[in-house]
Amino acid sequence: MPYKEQIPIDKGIDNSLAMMREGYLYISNRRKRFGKDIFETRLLGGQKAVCIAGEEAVKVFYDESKIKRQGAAPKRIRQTLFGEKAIQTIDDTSHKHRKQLFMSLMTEKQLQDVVNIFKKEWASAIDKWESENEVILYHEVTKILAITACKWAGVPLSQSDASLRASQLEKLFDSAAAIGPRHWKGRQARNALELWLQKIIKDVRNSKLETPEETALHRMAWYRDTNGKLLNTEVTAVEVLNILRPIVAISVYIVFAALALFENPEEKEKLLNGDEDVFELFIQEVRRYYPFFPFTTGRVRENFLWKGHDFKKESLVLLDIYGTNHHPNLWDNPEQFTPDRFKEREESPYDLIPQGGGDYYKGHRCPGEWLTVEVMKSSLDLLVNHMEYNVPKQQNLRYSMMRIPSLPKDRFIMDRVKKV
Ligand code: HEM
Ligand code: MYR
Repeated sequence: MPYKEQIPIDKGIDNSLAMMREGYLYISNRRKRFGKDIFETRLLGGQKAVCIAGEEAVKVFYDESKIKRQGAAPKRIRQTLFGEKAIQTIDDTSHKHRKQLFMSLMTEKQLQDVVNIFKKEWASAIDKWESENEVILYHEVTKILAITACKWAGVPLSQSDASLRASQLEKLFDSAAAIGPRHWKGRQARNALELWLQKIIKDVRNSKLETPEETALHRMAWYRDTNGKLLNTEVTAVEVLNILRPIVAISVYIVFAALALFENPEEKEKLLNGDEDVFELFIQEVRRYYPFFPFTTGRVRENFLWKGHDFKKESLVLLDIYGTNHHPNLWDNPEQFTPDRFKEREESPYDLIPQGGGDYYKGHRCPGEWLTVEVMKSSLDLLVNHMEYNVPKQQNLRYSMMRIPSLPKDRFIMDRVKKV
């Protein structure tokens, strides 16, 4: 008989309320209490769920023979963040085939294109900010990124619609973990955005709308699955949103980068006229340090034993993303913001996991990770080397570990903005 050990249990018939209350720290708090990187709980209507964290946990979570995605993402997440039948919810050959479509959009040329569009939009926004009493960075960047995302993806967006679409795209991720009105607004936003894109996709297919071959809209409209069939318009719209929405979500990281600059002036010094490498250290630390995606979900394919613990077929598994990025076995002084920690560090697909871990092509790791890093580096250069601004004292810069996604309370207010 192999050695077996009972997984510690967070007692209760449904601990969803505790999870809501403790947010990013729900898993870490219990791992600390149990002195283990694994425990069992009941969530989302009392379902048994195993929570895991740390390097070994990332390896097992991304072992496809053990963990699948079908049936893992809760309905409330599908109705807001992901959409129905999205790539996040499929497995095996159909997943790999569709993943190739996403990865094919991330060529060096296309990454350069998205950064160029972003820089241009930011530059014209600065002209406007110069004449404004105050600027709320989060709202401004959300709009810049919505325009950037649509341009890059080949989705037509008029100037008059930009604010509406930016706000709807933002609601998709702002609502995912919420309850009540904030959640419902996310569902409404998804319905509206899907209808809008379905019409556009039909126009592409009827040759009413011309799109450059390399754009996401074109590739997705003409993508053929493993059976050689086009995706139906509903799923195509869901996948186009899987490009537009997360580009807008980079605004959260840009605001945290601005906060990190403000709170760590000695680090800002290092970025003055700095090169790509110093920007990269800073950006990686922003992605590690600040809370964004709390955890990701999977389901056990077949019974298996891991480190003496039973994983039962169909159980829900939560991989603690925030907790792994702050795991004391992986990071010295994890609660300190130290970009230099990345200086001599060897890259591993199993430790820095703000956008998932493992292999891009084989698993569900985020295909937009390079794009995120490039856009963040560019925004850092813009904030540090191409503009001046004051951060007024009369604002609340604190961010909550209970609110998912977290953000500085007043969304980072700037004034006296000047182009340099
Ligand atoms: C998957 C985070 C930006 C597209 C994921 C996952 C995470 C994540 C945690 C799931 C990993 C897993 O379950 O194993 C983020 C964060 C971003 C970001 C924090 C910062 C804003 C982007 C961008 C794009 C993108 C810019 C596209 C342009 C996707 C897609 C998936 C995904 C399509 C599903 C991949 C799959 O299921 O195979 N992302 N992401 N994300 N992300 Fe991102
Ligand atoms: C994206 O839009 O895909 C990137 C960033 C989204 C962050 C959303 C945070 C809320 C996630 C809720 C928990 C997800 C559990 C599967």
